[in-house]
Amino acid sequence: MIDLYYWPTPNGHKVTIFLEETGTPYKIYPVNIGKGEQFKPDFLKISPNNRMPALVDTDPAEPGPPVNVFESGAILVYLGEKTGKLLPRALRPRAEVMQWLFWQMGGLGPMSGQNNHFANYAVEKIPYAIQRYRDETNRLYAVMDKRLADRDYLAGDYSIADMACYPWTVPPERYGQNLDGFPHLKRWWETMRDRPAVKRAYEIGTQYRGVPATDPEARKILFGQTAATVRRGG
Ligand SMILES: N[C@@H](CCC(=O)N[C@@H](CS)C(=O)NCC(=O)O)C(=O)O
Repeated sequence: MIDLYYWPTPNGHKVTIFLEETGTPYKIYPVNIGKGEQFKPDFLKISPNNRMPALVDTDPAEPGPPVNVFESGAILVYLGEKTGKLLPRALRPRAEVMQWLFWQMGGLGPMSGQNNHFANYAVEKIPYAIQRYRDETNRLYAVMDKRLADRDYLAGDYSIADMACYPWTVPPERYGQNLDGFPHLKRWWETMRDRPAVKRAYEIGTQYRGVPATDPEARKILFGQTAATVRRGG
């Protein structure tokens, strides 16, 4: 059984998409990040970065205690290896998946996150910051569009790379983008959206809606974290 520490954000959706696609049994432990539950001591033992998603595998493939994993990319790799699904074992296709997974973790995710922050959450609207991250997201969409011109999915076959990228494009308008300018990306995006497991993953997320990140109390918790926040545990 997988115990999934989760909240319905793009990084959270990555993992429920995987679990739904593969039929892996899991139980959700909600981490309401707008209320500060990411700072609960028991959660920090699993995820020392005070971020969700994280998981505990209570039935690991090797003997020994349960395995804790934080960071959505590491989680997708762990689950891919555990189930033998959506992460090929063969060297060449595996290298393709890993590149696009890390491209998401180091590029599309963080850049889209800053894009969303400055455009939609920051009280002070800083045109330079908004433009910088919108432009970079725009560039990254073109990279995906080119990549998808001659293959169905980012690494060829459907994989954890697609599950990592898709939630960070939902919806494109949130990130100031219009898919009409990216025909191959648009085809991929619609294919992802229409996959029954992806639909189920987003449907599951609707049960856990909390206050938006624009709520004054949530803002105090989510924004302005420093080393002092980590040292005192929230
Ligand atoms: N690199 C991490 C990022 C995770 C992350 O940023 N999670 C956010 C929600 S999407 C979170 O838990 N935020 C809580 C906070 O900011 O305190 C991953 O991919 O898992």
